[in-house]
Amino acid sequence: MKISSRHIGPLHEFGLWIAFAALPYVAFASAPTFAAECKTTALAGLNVPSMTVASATVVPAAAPNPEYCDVKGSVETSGEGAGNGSANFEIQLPANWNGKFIFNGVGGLAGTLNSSANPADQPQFLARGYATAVTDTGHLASQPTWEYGTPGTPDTPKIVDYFYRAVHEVTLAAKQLVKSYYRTETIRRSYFDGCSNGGKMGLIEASRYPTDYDGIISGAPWLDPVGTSLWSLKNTKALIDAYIPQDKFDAVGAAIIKQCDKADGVVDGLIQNPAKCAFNPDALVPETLTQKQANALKMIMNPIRDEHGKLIYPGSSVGNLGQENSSPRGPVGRLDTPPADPNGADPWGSGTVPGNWNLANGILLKLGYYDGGKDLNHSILNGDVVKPDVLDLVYTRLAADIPDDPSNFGAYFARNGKLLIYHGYDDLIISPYSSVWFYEDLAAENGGYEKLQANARLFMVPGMQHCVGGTGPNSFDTLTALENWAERGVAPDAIPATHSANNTVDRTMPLCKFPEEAHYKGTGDENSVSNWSCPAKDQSLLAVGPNGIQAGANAAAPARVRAPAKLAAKSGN
Ligand SMILES: [Ca+2]
Repeated sequence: MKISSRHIGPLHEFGLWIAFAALPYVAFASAPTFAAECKTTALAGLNVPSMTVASATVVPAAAPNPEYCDVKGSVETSGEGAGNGSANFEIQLPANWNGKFIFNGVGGLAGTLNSSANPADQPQFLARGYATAVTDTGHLASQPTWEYGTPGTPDTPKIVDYFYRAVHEVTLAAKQLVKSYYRTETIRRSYFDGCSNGGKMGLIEASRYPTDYDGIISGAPWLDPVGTSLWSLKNTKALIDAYIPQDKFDAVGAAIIKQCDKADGVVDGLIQNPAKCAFNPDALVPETLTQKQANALKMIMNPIRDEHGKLIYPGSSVGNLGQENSSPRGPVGRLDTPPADPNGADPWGSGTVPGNWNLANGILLKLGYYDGGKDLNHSILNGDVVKPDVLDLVYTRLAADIPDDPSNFGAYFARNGKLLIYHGYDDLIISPYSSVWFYEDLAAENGGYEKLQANARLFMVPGMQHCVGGTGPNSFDTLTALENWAERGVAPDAIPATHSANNTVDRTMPLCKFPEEAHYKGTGDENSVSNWSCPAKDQSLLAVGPNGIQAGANAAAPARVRAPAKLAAKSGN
């Protein structure tokens, strides 16, 4: 796993590491006597079932990290009705082992060993003495069509490994290696930390294998990859139909801030609850936008619906509309120029393809149809309505990749597993309202918000983009919050978050547990956490205005058709 850079989804971001360079070096007592030397043959000799050790390398201590043994290899995966597969892993065994284990999620469609754990957490893993692990989930991202052999014929072992099998089986093997290496029968705590696809991995672990982990940090979870892909395809198609250049997006963003910023009680450039906004793109016609461009923005706000008008996936938050094009992480990222052939099956010609077009291709075509050559531009959507035959096929084939069924977390909660979820309100890749839907349904399933908060807490982050970045306070330590919760019984009510520019913190603010909204106290520096609070039992984030209603942010369960309900209806249950 590279810990000097991170890859979340198809795009990279490097910035936040500098903030952690000053962490103090921790001196450790003399290293314990290990059962094995950090050598390939010695670790292979521990005979962990299904594991092949390819290399073992001693990495010298380098502040803040201790010396550790870096182990690479593979685990043979099997069962679950699919043929055998093989998943690569990297495991790090520090000299100062703290008795605990943490697994790194991986972003995008996986296929690498690059961690998508919260970047504020990652530098603490080895420094605090955690044994760590990561897996590529059984395929290489460099293989462009790992999902199938010939078009239409799935590579079932690789798909099952990607959906859920590899993480579980690498978890079991890695834990066994840790126990054998440190000559112990028990691991004191096991945690999972991942964002985006990595957030999804953590939730699938909790729902399918509730005894694997004691605590899970799930950032911007890819709760419904099918719905997300339909939504981002819709957004991208809206802008194919009515291209909006960057200067117009800048004007849209300014208009949104002007309309929405003050609704939370303080004009500070941040929108605490974008669902409460009442931004109407028509107000910018004709001075800034053509009517066609305004219609495209309204289409981006819309949820995905089925042919009966029921909601499949929520729409976009208005905060991000002004950034649609400027962020390289966005659904239409780098749509710098109008598409060469808007009506073609391949609108981009030889130009750069927007990131979320590629994600939609990967999910809907490669994992849905097992055929990346299908016409994504015309075969999936009519506006914001998904074609019924498509809906049926992709949800059936991807059901095992969708962890958003709130009824599947009971066993994890019953053994007192903790779930810490965060999601940026300016997420351009996964709708923030999808996490709101999920958490509301979890609360309904588990006795309401107060009761649910014993095991699961959601922290919505104003102005934060996908997993990192954005204008809001987007750097926060969820590892310490989870440790305090799982090990000391101190649940996180408010997590302090920072925003930095040019490597300098310029703003701090608490993130409140949903549905509480952070409130400015009315006096003092609004950029200081000390002048904000998370009022107990506040439910301000449940409030919606016209934009939240338009996006379906507040849609009650009967108005929605979600994957579990759809599949249950299909099977006659
Ligand atoms: Ca504000």
